Amino acid sequence: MGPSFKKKIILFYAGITESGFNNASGNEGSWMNHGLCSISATLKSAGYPVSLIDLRRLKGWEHLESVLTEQDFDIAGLTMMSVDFNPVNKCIETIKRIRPRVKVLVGGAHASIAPEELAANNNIDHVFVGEAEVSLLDFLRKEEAGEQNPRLIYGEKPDLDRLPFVDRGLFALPEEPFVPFLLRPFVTIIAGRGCTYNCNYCQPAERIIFGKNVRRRSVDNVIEELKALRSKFRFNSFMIHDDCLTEDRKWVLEFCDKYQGNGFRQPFVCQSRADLIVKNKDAFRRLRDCGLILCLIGFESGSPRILKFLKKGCSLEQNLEAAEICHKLNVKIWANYMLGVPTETKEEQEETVTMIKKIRPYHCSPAYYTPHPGSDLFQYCIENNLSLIDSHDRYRRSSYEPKIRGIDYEHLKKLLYESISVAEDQNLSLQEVISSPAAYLSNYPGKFFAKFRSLFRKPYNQE
Ligand code: B12
Repeated sequence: MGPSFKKKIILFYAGITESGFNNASGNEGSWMNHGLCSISATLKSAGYPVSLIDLRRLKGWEHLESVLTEQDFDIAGLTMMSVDFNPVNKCIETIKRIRPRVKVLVGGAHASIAPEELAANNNIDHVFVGEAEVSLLDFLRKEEAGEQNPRLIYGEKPDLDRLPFVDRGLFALPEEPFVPFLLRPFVTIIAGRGCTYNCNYCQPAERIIFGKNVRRRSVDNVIEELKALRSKFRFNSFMIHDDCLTEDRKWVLEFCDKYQGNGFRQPFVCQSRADLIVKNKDAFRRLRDCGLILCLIGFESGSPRILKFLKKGCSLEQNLEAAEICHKLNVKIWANYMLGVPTETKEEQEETVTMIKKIRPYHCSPAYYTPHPGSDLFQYCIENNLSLIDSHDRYRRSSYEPKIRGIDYEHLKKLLYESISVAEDQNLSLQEVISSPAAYLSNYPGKFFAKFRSLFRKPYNQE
């Protein structure tokens, strides 16, 4: 069957709970969605015509209606994290109203974690659980042959090295760096899928989406993609999104050799864990030598009991030692941590502030603990009637409203402000201008205008 008989597919990005419409700034407004870009690459390499409607680039729901009126297509594919539930559903309702014959497919984290919740919506024709590169092609073949597809479709794990590189043309605008010392052009990549750790504020979500083990692309495959990105975008910095890139020491060392061996000098950002930084100091140093400039670390708590309660697998001592290692190596620290964990006492909350003061991060990224669907701790909160979250829109760790019954949020607010006041980026802008004027000039105006614009932007549900 020639490409002309292939179904016409439009992918939709409707993750606008935070960014709202009409926003191309920061990570929420500008970063591409790798899941959709991977699906797009797979579909295009099988000859399907694919395009994207990114709600962040539209003016509002009426604008979506007029865009849909102009388009002719057979299949709509939407991705959904738990927090995206409402805008994605509103997008689906709009699609079905204007294009009733279009088949609506939904995938992503929330679709994998809560498929029944989505299947209850009659506007959704098929729910994809897990990775979908393989299952989506099977689905389309069956559709074209006039065969029935089940409502819930369970994915297969693809061989990551055999997938085409993600389709970066899908999201038209460039990705924006999120700290002023990362130079544009900035890109994001993913070197592997899954997470072997068992933190109860996240798992089993990642196991449900990606399976028990981490699958990492070969170093050669990642380097090939970086070479393609170098010739296409001449990128000057990048971020590796993997949940825990540094877990496989051998992989990291091979990556460093080949990164430098292929003439790359661009600084980059990754995420890691305190225990791994301490255990694999040598590999971490090699990453620094190659360009690691900022590391996102989930320190989570300064209380040994809470760290155990969270099944984090890192000790307070490791948190502090990892921070020291970063300081010695001059790798900036982006500290993720949470306050208001169920069962946490005020003393334990204060221990977290004390830890953050000792860590002296470049940036503090605190959260009021937010129960996330798909995690064991979410289940615990439901069973113990602790969750105050009454809408999917509030599954955001970055929104500062009460999340857990019985927590004194007035007290937490004080602790939160006390903790972030030690962050370098709260105190350092002049030094930053002096040490890195080009980066500052290229990034600061963007940040400034984004902040300014956000004061006037309506949230999506008020459009
Ligand atoms: C990069 C990332 C981000 C970026 C997102 C950039 C963007 N524009 O999408 C940023 C930093 C902005 C971000 C923010 C948040 N994130 Co985030 N993020 C990730 C991360 C690390 C990688 C995502 C990714 O690309 N994965 C790789 C791709 C290939 O996998 P995938 O997206 O799941 O796609 C596959 C399948 O799901 C499926 N699929 C996906 N979409 C579709 C669509 C169709 C039609 C089909 C058929 C199939 C399909 O096929 C894909 C290919 O196999 C994941 C963790 C992880 N490892 O996945 C967390 C993760 C998705 N994020 C999470 C969370 C909680 C958040 C926040 C809510 C955090 C917060 N601030 O409170 C926000 C919400 C943002 C929003 N939508 O408003 C959770 C989601 C849990 C949940 N229950 O929904 C995750 C799983 C992390 C975790 N383990 O807790 N995030």
